[in-house]
Amino acid sequence: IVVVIVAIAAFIGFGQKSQANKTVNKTVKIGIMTGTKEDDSIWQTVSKTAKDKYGITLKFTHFTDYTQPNTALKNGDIDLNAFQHYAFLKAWNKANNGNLVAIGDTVISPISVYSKQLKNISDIKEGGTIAVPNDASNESRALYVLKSAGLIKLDVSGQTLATVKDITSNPKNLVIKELDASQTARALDSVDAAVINNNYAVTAGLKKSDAIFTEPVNKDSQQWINIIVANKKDENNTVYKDVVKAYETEATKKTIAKAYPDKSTIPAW
Ligand code: MET
Repeated sequence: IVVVIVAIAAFIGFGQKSQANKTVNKTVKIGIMTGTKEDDSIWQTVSKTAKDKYGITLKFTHFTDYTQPNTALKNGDIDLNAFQHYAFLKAWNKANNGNLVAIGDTVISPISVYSKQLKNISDIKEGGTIAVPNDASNESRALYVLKSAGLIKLDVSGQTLATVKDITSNPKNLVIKELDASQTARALDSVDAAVINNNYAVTAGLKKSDAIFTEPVNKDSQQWINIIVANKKDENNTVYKDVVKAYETEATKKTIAKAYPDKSTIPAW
């Protein structure tokens, strides 16, 4: 009898434990950039789908600059993050000997040039200053945008990352001011123009209609698709895959269209 009771107790005990583990595993910590009401509305829709359809509770950790969320993911402080595009991830993995992988596509947000003085980018004065993000992928992206705007020429093309050293022609002798991406909007008071990533533009209250130039979307744009990222060891984690499925729905598409009627952020899956 004792044996049976112990066995039953053990059985119940294990049962509770695995039950508890299951509940714990179904909470997923995801790192995102500090929100705007636009982005919050998108994540609210995703959270609702995750909960209703997959029984997953999403817990958000908010970050204010691009340098933190990949480190937090690598360290296990969060399970997933959703703030970067393919090119940023590639550059980060390379620079940090990293092992992070994309497990799903989210949105694409073309980068834009803003200015407090200029209405037309070609009116920028001789020797004018343009602020650009200073991380490898976004700085390159900004330089290609200035090339598209006809301000500079580069000796690289396609998806090869450009640095200021690749500028082969700069007829207006523009000064490129490299700043942390999170500071580019704040720099608008002290520069002639700034190339600002969409999330920081929205946070600063800038709209697509305020932009004086926007990045063209073409065959090289795939690298700017934003992604949900995991540690390589979790690449096939089914709970994380369900988070991707919860993101990539018609309901999310509708919320994105409502949050960004100017199409400054569009679904990319
Ligand atoms: N959401 C930003 C963008 O698409 C991501 C930049 S990479 C950290 O511009």
